Amino acid sequence: MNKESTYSLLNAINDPEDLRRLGVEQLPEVCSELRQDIIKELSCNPGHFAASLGTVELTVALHYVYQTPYDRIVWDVGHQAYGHKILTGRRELFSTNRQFGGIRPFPSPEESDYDTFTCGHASNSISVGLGMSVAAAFKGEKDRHVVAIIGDGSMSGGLAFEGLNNASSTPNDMLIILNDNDMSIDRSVGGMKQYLFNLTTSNRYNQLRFKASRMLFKLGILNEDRRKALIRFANSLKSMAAQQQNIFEGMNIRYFGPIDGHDVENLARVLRDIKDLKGPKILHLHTIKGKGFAPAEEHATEWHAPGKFNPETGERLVPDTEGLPPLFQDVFGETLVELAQANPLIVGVTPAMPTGCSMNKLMATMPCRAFDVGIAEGHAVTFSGGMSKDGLLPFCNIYSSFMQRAYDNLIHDVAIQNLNMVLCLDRAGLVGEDGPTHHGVFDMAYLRPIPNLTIASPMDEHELRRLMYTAQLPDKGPFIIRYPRGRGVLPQWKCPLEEIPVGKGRKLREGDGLALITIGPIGNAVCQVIDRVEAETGHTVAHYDLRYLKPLDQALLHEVGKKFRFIITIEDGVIEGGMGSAVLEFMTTQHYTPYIERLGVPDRFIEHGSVKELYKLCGIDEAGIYQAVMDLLQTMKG
Ligand SMILES: Cc1ncc(C[n+]2csc(CCOP(=O)(O)OP(=O)(O)O)c2C)c(N)n1
Repeated sequence: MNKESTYSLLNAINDPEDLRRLGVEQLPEVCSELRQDIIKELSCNPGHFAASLGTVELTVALHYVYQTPYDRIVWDVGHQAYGHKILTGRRELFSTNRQFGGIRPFPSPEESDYDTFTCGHASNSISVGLGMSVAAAFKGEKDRHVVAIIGDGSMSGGLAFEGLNNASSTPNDMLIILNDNDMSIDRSVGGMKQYLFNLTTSNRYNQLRFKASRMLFKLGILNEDRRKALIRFANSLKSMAAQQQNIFEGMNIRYFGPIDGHDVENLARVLRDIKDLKGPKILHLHTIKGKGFAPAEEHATEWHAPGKFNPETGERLVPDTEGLPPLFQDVFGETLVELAQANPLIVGVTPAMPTGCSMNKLMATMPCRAFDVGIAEGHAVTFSGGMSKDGLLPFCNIYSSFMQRAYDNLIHDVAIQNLNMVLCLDRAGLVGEDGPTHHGVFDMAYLRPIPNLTIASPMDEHELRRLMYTAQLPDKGPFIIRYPRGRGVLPQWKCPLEEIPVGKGRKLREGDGLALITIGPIGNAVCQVIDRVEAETGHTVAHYDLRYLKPLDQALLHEVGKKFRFIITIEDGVIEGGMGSAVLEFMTTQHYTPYIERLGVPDRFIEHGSVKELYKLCGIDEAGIYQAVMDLLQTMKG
């Protein structure tokens, strides 16, 4: 397809001003072209797919009706904002989306004024929007509108409820748009989803009520206090008629909808109508995830981020994985089922990532023993704490960066009581194309100071299985296992389940003068480096795999402190406060004085790119580690 000839309207839109010059009757054509553009671009440069197809009409209508970027549009997660990127001056660059040095995976104010806030983690848009609305009022910017968009999945997050609660009682004119497609990445879960499904408020009723109140307001009959009283009265009538209470209106947030989120002309009209209404408002849209691309509409989970595909046939171009080592997540999923079969106390918990972390394997085998709790990491941990307190053994799986949301839950609801639960942190380390919001690089540094925790990271699939087995043995307290995104190193990954004593690391190689200490799968790269260094120089280099960050293997570290004058620590997490810092503290406290160099993620946010490129950027790919070792060997000789 030739961009120039195919997209007659889209080609003329360089920014939303161009869009706003079109007639409303031209918007369906803009949507059609935008949708085709997204499909074509994503087919060869993979990214989040289905969500952006579902928001095409919403995106066009928003930029058409609102004076962006003066008016603030706040996306939630931002994985549905590709249309927004294309319409806001980034169409030419869109082919670089998510690539190293290319445009960012999620909206980011550093990239564009149209991106009003950093996106990536779910459920924050209402709070952000409220903050912006209050800021506008403080600054006397009465004409500035704020629109916060949130999906039904993200509405399951506690932060969204906190935002709603505050928005209902803080003076503001924000519009919240609920993009309801009944899907999270997997199917949406929970009472809110059910409530939204049942919400049958009549569209005609809303329009009538809106027109009447606007007329009364214009005539001066309806001041702010009376307006609120009228809303409450109207809500009671509506609740009576519909035999259900509208919870948003019960909180004094005016509710409109549900309306079809794919009828762009009507959507633009409704947005125009409600734009200048005072007070907080919510517009409920029904949309279809993957809209306009049949395979994605049918299988939205697979098409959340499908990789490359054929845009004509819808065939996914899945690489051949025959003979490759497994994904760490699958080793987790399979091993959990095995452990749960043997131990009836084991239950699984995932905050909205059953497919992403392979908890779906336990769900398929033992549906009663696995819980998808929605996008609610804090709750997932506290819920696990409750189950643990009364005798169950939860395996709670949370992506490392999303775990940041649940820090106090872990301290207050688990660690203080020393409860037996296993917290598996998937996607630990640099995750690649999703960028700084998603890199799981802080966990070792932020978990290490918490008393009672055991913190481990497996070097390979066998170690992961053994650590999971160890973690579920009696009275282990809170036991954390972190492992990365992607594949391990062992095609034959099944191994007998055996205990790895808590706090016991291992010596992988003897050496002379220089010891390398690693934790987790980065140890595999270090093995390769040592092979190369020894082959090239004849110098032997020792290698210790710490396995446990907490408790530290004191005996192992005493051995290192006594035998080696030079140490390099290597980890796939932040240098500040991480494993290397733990080694440094140990050596200082024990009065050893080796020279210690720490390799890891430097003290800045790391952008997006392939995992390989980012490891190189941080100097912790094989070449970077090799260089550090060779430099140190040189120093040792000198
Ligand atoms: C705190 C947090 N937890 C989990 C995720 C992973 N995640 C990304 S998108 C998504 C689903 C969002 O669903 P919804 O808000 O309904 O948007 P939709 O994809 O349906 O448009 C999830 C769980 C995240 N981004 N942030």
